Amino acid sequence: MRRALPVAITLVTAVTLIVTAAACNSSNPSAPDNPGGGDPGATITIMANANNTFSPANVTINAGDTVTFRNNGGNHNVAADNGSFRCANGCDGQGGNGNPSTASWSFTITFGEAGVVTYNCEVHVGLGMRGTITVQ
Ligand SMILES: [Cu+2]
Repeated sequence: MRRALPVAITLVTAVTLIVTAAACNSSNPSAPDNPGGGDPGATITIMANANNTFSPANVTINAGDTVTFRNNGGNHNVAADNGSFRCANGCDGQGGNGNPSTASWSFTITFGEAGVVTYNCEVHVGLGMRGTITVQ
């Protein structure tokens, strides 16, 4: 019996450490270090502006989040450098028309996989009208 006591204390210590470690790990996914997202399935909006910029141009989101692009003035479209989408009044290949347009268009894309997608306005890319979506 006298030898059993130290073993029991050691076990309690080990369990306490494991519980503490688990608690720390479970809090990490909700840490407020993700300005672009937060809740899974969140939506953020990127405006194409009359001064030939996207705002915000560079965003960081979580996989599964949605980005809505809106034309806030000017002749613009949004084309992914990797060819994954080209949109304005809807998207090419999805029943829409990705040609640059002055209409007050908007369209929405859900980014399901982690990666980096750079995009531009084909009319104003030479003026630096481009941005980056980082999906984490
Ligand atoms: Cu443009």
